[in-house]
Amino acid sequence: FEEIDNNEEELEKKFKDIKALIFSNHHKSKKQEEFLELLRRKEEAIRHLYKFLEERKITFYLQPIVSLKDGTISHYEVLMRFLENGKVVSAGTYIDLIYELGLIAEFDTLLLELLGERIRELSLLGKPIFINISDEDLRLFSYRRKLKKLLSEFADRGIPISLEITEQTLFKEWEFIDALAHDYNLKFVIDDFGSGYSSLKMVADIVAKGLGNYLKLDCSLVKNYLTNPYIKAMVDGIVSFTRNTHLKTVAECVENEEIKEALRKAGIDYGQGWYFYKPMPLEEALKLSA
Ligand code: G
Ligand code: G
Ligand code: MN
Repeated sequence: FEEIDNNEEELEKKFKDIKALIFSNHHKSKKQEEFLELLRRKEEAIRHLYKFLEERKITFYLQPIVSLKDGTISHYEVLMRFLENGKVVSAGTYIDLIYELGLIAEFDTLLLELLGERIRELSLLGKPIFINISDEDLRLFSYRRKLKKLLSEFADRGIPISLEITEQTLFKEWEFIDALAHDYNLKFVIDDFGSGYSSLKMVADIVAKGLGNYLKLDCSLVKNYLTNPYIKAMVDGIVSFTRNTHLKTVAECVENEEIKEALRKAGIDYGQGWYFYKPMPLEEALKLSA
């Protein structure tokens, strides 16, 4: 025990030294300044996030997904946005921090509420809607409840919904997922395929269970398709795999005509990206479908 005590004392002393180093007001090195600045910025970002939640300062944009065969809009993806000092800020600005703080379920639940409030207009789009979901969402009871409510409302209006998933761990929630899929004719989009957690095994599992209907190729695959022969070979292989399943393919980050044509020839079904449309407010999306 004595040894442990000593260690603790030593640790305590070291910790004090480090604190003194970081927080001393004299002779701060450039590195210390940078570190403190980073902490300050993070603290500010966290404050913003809680404000967004408390004051419901979030909204959503829609990005059209287009058929590569004929260029018509086939679906819309819902993308979270934040309202910061009257400006609309991208999900990407805060999404990593939201996950880090364990707040994603709170944000996604709020987003479901907002979607519910605009369900009439969303159904006027007349197209299936893709909604991003994280495995943590399903652990929050209020998320599950709101999701069921929203799904049945969309079902009443004849609008199919698919959930975009990136994380394997979602599939710890098999029972709930199976029930949802059955009760609401819900399907799943494998998002960001080729990056992060979306593994080949996950794809095989989803296909085997008959739950997946779309596979979204990650930006990194699309952007390197024309220049990297190995990536091209992999993408072509994926397309050939999906032909033996019910999966349709969607390419993210289609940014120009050349890549669009190459992907179409490769047999990819749908495209999403700045070449077609940027994410836009619901009002604008409604004008497109008018
Ligand atoms: O729209 P933007 O490029 O800023 O999105 C950045 C990332 O945030 C994307 O990878 C997307 O998957 C994620 N994202 C966008 N909207 C949502 C959402 O409503 N819920 C969750 N969980 N993730 C989202
Ligand atoms: O959920 P997911 O990771 O698929 O989100 C896709 C994100 O990628 C969207 O939030 C959107 O803002 C962004 N995005 C959409 N189209 C393009 C594009 O053509 N190029 C790039 N770099 N990003 C895009
Ligand atoms: Mn997505």
